[in-house]
Amino acid sequence: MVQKRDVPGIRPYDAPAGGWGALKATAIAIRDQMDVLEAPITLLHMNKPDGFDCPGCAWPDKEHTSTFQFCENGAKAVTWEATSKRVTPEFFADHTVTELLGWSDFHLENEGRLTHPMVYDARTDTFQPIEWDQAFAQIGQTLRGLGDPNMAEFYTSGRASNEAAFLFQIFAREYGSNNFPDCSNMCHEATSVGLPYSIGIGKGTVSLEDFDHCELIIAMGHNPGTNHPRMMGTLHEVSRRGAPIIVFNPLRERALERFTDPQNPIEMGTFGSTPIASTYYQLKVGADAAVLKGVMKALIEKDDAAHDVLDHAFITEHTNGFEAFAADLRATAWESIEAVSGFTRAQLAEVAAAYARSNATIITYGMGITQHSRGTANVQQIANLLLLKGNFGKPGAGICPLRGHSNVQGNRTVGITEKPSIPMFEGIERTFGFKPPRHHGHDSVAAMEAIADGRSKVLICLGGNFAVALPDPERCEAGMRKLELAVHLGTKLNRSHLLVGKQSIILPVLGRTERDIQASGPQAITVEDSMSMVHASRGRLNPASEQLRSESAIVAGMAMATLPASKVPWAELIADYDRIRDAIEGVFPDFRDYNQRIRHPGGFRLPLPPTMRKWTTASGKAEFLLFNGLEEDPAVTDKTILKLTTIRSHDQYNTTIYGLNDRYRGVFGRRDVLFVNEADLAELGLAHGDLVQVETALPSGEPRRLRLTAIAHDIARGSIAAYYPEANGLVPLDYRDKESGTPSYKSVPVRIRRAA
Ligand SMILES: Nc1nc2c(c(=O)[nH]1)N[C@H]1C(S)=C(S)[C@@H](COP(=O)(O)OP(=O)(O)OC[C@H]3O[C@@H](n4cnc5c(=O)[nH]c(N)nc54)[C@H](O)[C@@H]3O)O[C@H]1N2
Ligand SMILES: Nc1nc2c(c(=O)[nH]1)N[C@H]1C(S)=C(S)[C@@H](COP(=O)(O)OP(=O)(O)OC[C@H]3O[C@@H](n4cnc5c(=O)[nH]c(N)nc54)[C@H](O)[C@@H]3O)O[C@H]1N2
Ligand SMILES: [Mo]
Repeated sequence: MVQKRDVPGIRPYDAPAGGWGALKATAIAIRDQMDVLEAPITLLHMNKPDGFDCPGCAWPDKEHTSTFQFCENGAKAVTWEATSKRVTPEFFADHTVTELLGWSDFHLENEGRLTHPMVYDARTDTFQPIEWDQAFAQIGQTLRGLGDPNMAEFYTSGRASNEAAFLFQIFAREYGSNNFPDCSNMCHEATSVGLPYSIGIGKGTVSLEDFDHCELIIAMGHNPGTNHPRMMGTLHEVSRRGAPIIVFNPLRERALERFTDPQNPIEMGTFGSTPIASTYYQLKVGADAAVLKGVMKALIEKDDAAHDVLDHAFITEHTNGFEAFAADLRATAWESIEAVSGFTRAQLAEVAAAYARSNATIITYGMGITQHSRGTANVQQIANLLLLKGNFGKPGAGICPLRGHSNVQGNRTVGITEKPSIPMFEGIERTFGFKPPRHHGHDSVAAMEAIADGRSKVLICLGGNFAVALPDPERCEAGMRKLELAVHLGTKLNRSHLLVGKQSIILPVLGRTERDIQASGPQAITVEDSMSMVHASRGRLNPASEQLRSESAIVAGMAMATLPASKVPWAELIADYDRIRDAIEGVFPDFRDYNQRIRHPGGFRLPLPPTMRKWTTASGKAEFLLFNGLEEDPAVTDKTILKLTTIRSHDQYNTTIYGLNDRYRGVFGRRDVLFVNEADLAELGLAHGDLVQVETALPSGEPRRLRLTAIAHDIARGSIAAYYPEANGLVPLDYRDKESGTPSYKSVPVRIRRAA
């Protein structure tokens, strides 16, 4: 191999994922953020029956009753929220908004927790303290003065509780809007939109227990060592009992190669580790559909010969569309599949053979599948593969989308959607006595387009960092500047808060870890994990400031100030959250006996019809759905074009940057890098460490460029990767999956050249 030059901050990481490195990183997170005496007690109450739900990821816990489950990135999420640092009115008095906009995302959030409601003062270019009632009055007045309720947007980021999210949608709908952009629109919308056509519901079908019985896992497009760290315990167990785990990922992610379980004293004591992937396929970015079609074609061919590969009884009894689907695969040439997927027929047949051997298969997937211009169709190909062998409604089998935010799935279940259903309308009318608007509203991209075009004038954000999470920061910033009113409910200061319009208000909220006391006493909130388990979460820490209010109370405050004749008993609901849950149950019958059932440790599971082989599709059967062709973007044929994917580092939570390291990928103290295959570098006449210009190569639109340092990395040829959100300027706002509206953050055609 050619001797690589030294590039600052880039050095190979040879150790397994997890292990002592993870323990050390946890200790540092605690030291940097928290009062060291409070930290151990806080972390001990994480994911315990009487404790709080980890705000990190949505992976479930065994019955939510397990002993202390160690997880580095969960600890980072908790210590980041439970930090002893504060952003006070004095801080805002000392720094103009213009100055703060020059700070990095890391520095903004690292200042600590917001302590006081603040309002923007244009004269001094600073945020000034405001009393809660005044803030609510100002919001109410602006909303009432808006000519048309459809000119207001109500954004939800998936950390909000079921209670807060439910009240938020009731508030907006009584006000008259169905505009519900939410983080799910940038995340698993392809799952929410695609799976109902396939299997009747837009959620995963497996439970944790299924992982004890599966005979094969196929893991596509997710990075659990960083983003779903508690899943590593599960994968570790599956691997140790000898079930194969086949991985499809363009990057060699260390945690998918080998992992040391910090809970395992022997592995820790002996510096041992367990291999995770049995086979690791480094596919090209965007080649998932071609791979899946190749594997399914191999299965059909095998079955055509022997008739003993597929589950014909299941296909006949439970599915529709098999013949057309099989015909499409038979008609697709192997040469095309090989060319687009990058794998040989023999390689894909090997995966098919492993799948054919397994009596119970789980397919897990993440953003590597959904954030593509054909993300919805990608998800449906995964469902097709599972249907071929009846991998629904039997132990150890099913589909497992790895959800994002810890309660993004719950937010959806309690009605955060811009395309509301008739039963929900009826439920709202039955429960509250008002008729919600029936037309469809805006999702995330549509909301920002409306804001940027001046059609929408008010944006209320229940958490999140909307303008930074979306593609095209320039367009988002210009849009935010045009707003009549922006309201942000948040725990920490971020860039979206600083993109001030005419009026901007920041409202500080209680976090998950903090005690929430209302008129009837201490309150619990509820959340739903990736596997449809709903359970209670109770914070224990003293609030970061006496001024903080719960998200639910703030939503109620805004609603009362906006809708003086509201039919909703806001004050009563806030006095006792059991009443909010009764109302949720009133609107959504699946939550029957909600308050009783969350009082059991571990909570309860929402109904999942496919687990009983019941299909709530239009036809009453599961559907085989076609993916036309093989490529996600057949228009891109130029061979000099590379596919850029945007990914999370190990030290970040979405737009929240905890630190500048990405340990497992060997990047330390910087984020301005572009991961490139060594052979591609050579072919482009570039060297490891060269400064390059990345330019979006889509036929239309204005030029989009970004300078990064190219580094040689173990990534599939033709594919390159950069960090989110730094690379969001390379993604046009309208480059998205047509069916789900999800931005194609994971497949941007680009060209790169040495920067001048
Ligand atoms: N610590 C931490 N936890 C998190 C988050 C966080 O930022 N930090 N974010 C939360 C949220 S909101 C979400 S949605 C999840 C995200 O969890 P993931 O889905 O794991 O997130 P990403 O980092 O976006 O990366 C996805 C993986 O897909 C791979 N990939 C990229 N392009 C392709 C492709 O075309 N095909 C395939 N097969 N793979 C591809 C990348 O190499 C990467 O390994 O995690 C949640 N949990
Ligand atoms: N290029 C690219 N862009 C992406 C992605 C990608 O993979 N690539 N991923 C997309 C995905 S999957 C997602 S989910 C979105 C994320 O989009 P968002 O959910 O909007 O972003 P976050 O960074 O999670 O939001 C962080 C902010 O949330 C606030 N916050 C934290 N905890 C709480 C809380 O308990 N309550 C309240 N009210 N506020 C809180 C804090 O103020 C913090 O600054 O980004 C999307 N954007
Ligand atoms: Mo997400």
